Amino acid sequence: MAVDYSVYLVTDSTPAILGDKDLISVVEASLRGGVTVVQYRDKHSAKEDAVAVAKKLHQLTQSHGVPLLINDRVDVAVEIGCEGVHIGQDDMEIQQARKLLGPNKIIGVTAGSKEEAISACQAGADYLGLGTVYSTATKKDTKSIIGPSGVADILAALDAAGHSSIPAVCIGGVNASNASAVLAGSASPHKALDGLAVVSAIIAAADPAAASRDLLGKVITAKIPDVVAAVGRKTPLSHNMTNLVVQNFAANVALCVGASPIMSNYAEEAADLARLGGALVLNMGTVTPEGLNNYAQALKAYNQARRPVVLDPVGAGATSVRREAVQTLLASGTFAVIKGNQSEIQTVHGASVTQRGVDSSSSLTIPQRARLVRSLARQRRCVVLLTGPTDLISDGRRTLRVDNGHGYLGMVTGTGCTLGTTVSAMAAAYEQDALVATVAGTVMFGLAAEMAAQRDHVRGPGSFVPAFLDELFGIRKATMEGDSTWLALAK
Ligand code: 3NM
Ligand code: MG
Repeated sequence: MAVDYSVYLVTDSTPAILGDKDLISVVEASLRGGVTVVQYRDKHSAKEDAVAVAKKLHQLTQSHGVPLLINDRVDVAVEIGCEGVHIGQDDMEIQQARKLLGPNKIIGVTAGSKEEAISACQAGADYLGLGTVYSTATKKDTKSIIGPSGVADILAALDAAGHSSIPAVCIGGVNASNASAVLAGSASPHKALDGLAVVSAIIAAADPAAASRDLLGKVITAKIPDVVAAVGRKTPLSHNMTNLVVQNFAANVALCVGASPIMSNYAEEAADLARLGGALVLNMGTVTPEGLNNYAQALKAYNQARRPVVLDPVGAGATSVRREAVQTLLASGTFAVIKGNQSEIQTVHGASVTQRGVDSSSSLTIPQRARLVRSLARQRRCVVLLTGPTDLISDGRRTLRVDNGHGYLGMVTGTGCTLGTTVSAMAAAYEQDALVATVAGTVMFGLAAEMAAQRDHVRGPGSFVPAFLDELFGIRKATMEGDSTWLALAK
């Protein structure tokens, strides 16, 4: 199982951190907020009490598809059969833990120096917790405060010693306000952190779900430059089967973000094109029976080649022809990303549940939109992007919002369609995580619009379009040259 180390929660049951809250409720909220790993850390309870708590935590983490690790107490992990343990330098030897747990469990190890990190790798650790980053009231007996630069030194040493693939998080005094600086400051040239481990930033927070969401947003935002640069480096094919209105604009957007566009609506070509390593956009802007057959056939070809497909169900709720077209496509294959506005996403969501039409004028609150995207993402096992002044993005487990963009985007035809094209380029180049790819495309797109609208010569939608293309191009170019300062405006 591939573990996502982005937001790694370490629990603490002491009143100084937990207060009078209930640990199980706090962990439940953190999982809703998007925590990706939970470590149960309890140094003092009797074994049977620790086992009882661990069992409850395991039920919760399992229902969210998140691994549960036990700090130090290998016997507790063995007894409840959770996913693994985390051991410190003064705890059990790694080899001994491995014997007790077997080959498939996760063993994480704390390392505060290059030597400790490398020897943990050699002993078979599955991931590393690096620290202590900043001094912290949560753990007073920490050995050395290494700061982000100390983390960077360890990551560089791991890379030099051939351990570049071991996942690593850092711990100690990390919270949402320093997360971005820690991630940037700890990155070595060839190896960056996979995530952040925190105790008090979530356990002591008044709203643990919001705190977890905040941290997840920071970790994912820090990955955006990798995604943008990957598109520029790989120049993936963005195959658009789309409507006449947007073909030219979408092709130019694809070029500006660094992809190679092809606008072919003829499905006989799809199998050959799918083998070129790109992604497909199916845009329902102008549906016809012949077009729909082509789309379904191309979808199958891309599914067979295991290449991502983005569905843009334009006007899905508007007519019965379109509602049926959505159903045909959903029944013909699987999508990596489904992107649409509120009524389109509602239609796609309802399409497989009931035949009922939806009210395209209804306006959901942001929490309702978040629940909608998460529900559709789970239903279709894909990433869902609901666009609007606030964009909501979910893969069913992680749900994020993006608040970038500009009103001019709504005054020019085809901007929504070209966002689908942008996301396809990102998903093609960054196959390891379609959610991160979708967030990257959405943020880049929204920021480029904001930057374009601020230009002196842009006075309305007409002058906006070329400036927008310039900004997309400029963001890609700067990022490939190692300059990601544009990302400071991400929100
Ligand atoms: N381990 P907070 S620091 C559990 O350096 C733990 O190995 C550390 O707590 C290490 O996020 C730490 O509240 C506590 O600062 C981190
Ligand atoms: Mg320990």
